[in-house]
Amino acid sequence: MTITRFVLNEQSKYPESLGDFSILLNHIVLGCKFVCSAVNKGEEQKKLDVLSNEVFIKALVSSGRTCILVSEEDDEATFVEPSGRGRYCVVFDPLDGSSNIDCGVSIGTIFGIYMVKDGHEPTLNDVLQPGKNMLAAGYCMYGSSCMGAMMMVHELVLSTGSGVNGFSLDPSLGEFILTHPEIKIPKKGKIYSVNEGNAINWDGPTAKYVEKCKFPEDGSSAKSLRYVGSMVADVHRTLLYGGIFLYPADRKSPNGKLRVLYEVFPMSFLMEQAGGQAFTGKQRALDLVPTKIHERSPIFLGSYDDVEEIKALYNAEE
Ligand code: AHM
Ligand code: MG
Repeated sequence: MTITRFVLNEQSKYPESLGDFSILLNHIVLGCKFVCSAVNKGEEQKKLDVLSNEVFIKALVSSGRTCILVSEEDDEATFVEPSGRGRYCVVFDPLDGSSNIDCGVSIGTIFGIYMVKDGHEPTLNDVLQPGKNMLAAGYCMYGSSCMGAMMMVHELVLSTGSGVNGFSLDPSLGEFILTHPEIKIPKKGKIYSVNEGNAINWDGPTAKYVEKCKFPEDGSSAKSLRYVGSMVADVHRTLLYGGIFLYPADRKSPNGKLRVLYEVFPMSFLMEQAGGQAFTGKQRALDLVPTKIHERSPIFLGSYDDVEEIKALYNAEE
């Protein structure tokens, strides 16, 4: 099952659809393949960020199905020319974790898709919507290279709102093939993932939660710590193995580090679709209504039971 056929099948569930969504997704996949080939060729880090952004925007605009694009790389949103416009808005981080490139750690592209309401001129408000209004979200992870391109694995994880599916790029076909159908995150995990170097500045509930991961009070075993420092890699592991990924607020960064529209929302969407949860420290992450396109938010996401625990600690604070 290629991703193309998968998306067409999904689309056939909606008789009113005209194929626009499939065309858009095919262009997103094409964008990911371009980024992937640029990463393989090992361009310089700075150039790779810029290149990935350009390539991704071109792939989206040429689909003829987009109207507003928000990229981590661009201060302002891009409004597509009326003649080449469609109804979809795409928010994306073309190359997240790029500081990791030179040591071969996995990096990736993250994306989310909204639709503009009918019959009005698209405005920024069309993308300043809560994450629960996304129609689809996903990421493509570009695996680390082993002596050139021979050992690369590229995974594309996608949800169109009815579960999560994982595809792997088959280099001989140049196609993403369904390898992880209906991904479900374990209800409880054994791993926590956080930058503990920031612990000195954490708030009470985060500090207490991490303490409990290391010194459980209920007789359970301590959790293992795994932190790559590349969100796609850390979230991918969390999705497959279970556990919790945290990028909390701290005294220096009261809103955390990660961006709502193209980091927090797509990953939260995938987590919920896989049976997990995503929480900001105050509310369900997908209920957040962003007021700026590059807004940040603290985020705690992963296995249902693990997120439930941190929710209880934050709720007890109020
Ligand atoms: P970037 O968009 O500048 O690449 O930063 C985002 C990355 C995420 O991939 C990762 O989860 C996080 O930054 C790690 O941050 P830190 O180095 O503070 O732990
Ligand atoms: Mg980023």
